Amino acid sequence: MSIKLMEPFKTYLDLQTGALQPVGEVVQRRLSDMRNMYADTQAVERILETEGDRLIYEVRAVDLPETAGFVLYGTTVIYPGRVGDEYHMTKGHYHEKRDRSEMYVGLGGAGYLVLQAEDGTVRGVPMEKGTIAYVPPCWAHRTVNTGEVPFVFLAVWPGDAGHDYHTIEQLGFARLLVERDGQPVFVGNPRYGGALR
Ligand code: PAN
Ligand code: ZN
Repeated sequence: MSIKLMEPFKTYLDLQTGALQPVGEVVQRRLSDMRNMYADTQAVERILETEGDRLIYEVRAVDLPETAGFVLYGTTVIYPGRVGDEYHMTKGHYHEKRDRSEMYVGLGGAGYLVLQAEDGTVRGVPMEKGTIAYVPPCWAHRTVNTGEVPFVFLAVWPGDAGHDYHTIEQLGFARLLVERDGQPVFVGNPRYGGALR
C-alpha cells in the first residue's frame, strides 16, 4: 500500500512587506474587530467617529491543512499607532491544544511578543529584525508594535495547534504596553478578569 505524496513546494516571502506568494487566507483586523480589547474605550469610540475604522494589522497564511503533521506559517504586519496611549497590537490567543509552541521571526520594525500564562504570569520579549522569539507550550501570545514603522514578522506553528481567542476576549491580558514619555512601559490592565500573580 502506498500513501499519496504531497508535492514539495515553495513560497516567496517579501522580507520587507511580509507579502507571501502564493498566499492562502488573508485576514485584516480593524479597530472595530478589537473594540473591547483596548483599555481606553473612549479613545476607541473617538477614533471610530472621527477617523473611521482604522486597519490595525494584517495576517497572511500559506494554504496548508490545519492538522497534525503539518507545519503552518504566515506573516503578520502590525501598523504603527496607538489607541489612547496603548500601542497597536494583535488580538492574542492561546492555542486550543495548549501545549503547542510556536516561533516568531522578526523581519522589520520593532515591538514586543507579550506572553501570558493561565496563572496570570506575563512576560515581554522585545523583537526586531532578526529576532527569533519562542512561544513555549501553554502561553497565550500577542504582539505589539512599539515603533513608528510597520512591525513585520513570520510565525511558524504546528498544524493541529488551533486558536482559542475566546479566553483572551473574555479575560484580557493582565498587563498592557503603553507609551510613557515616548517609551513602551508595561502597566496593569484595570479590566483584566483572570488570575493574578
Ligand atoms: C500568529 C497570529 C498572528 C495574528 O500567526 O495568528 O500574529 O495574531 P492573532 O491570531 O492573535 O490575531 C500565531 O500566533 N499563530 O498561531
Ligand atoms: Zn499562535
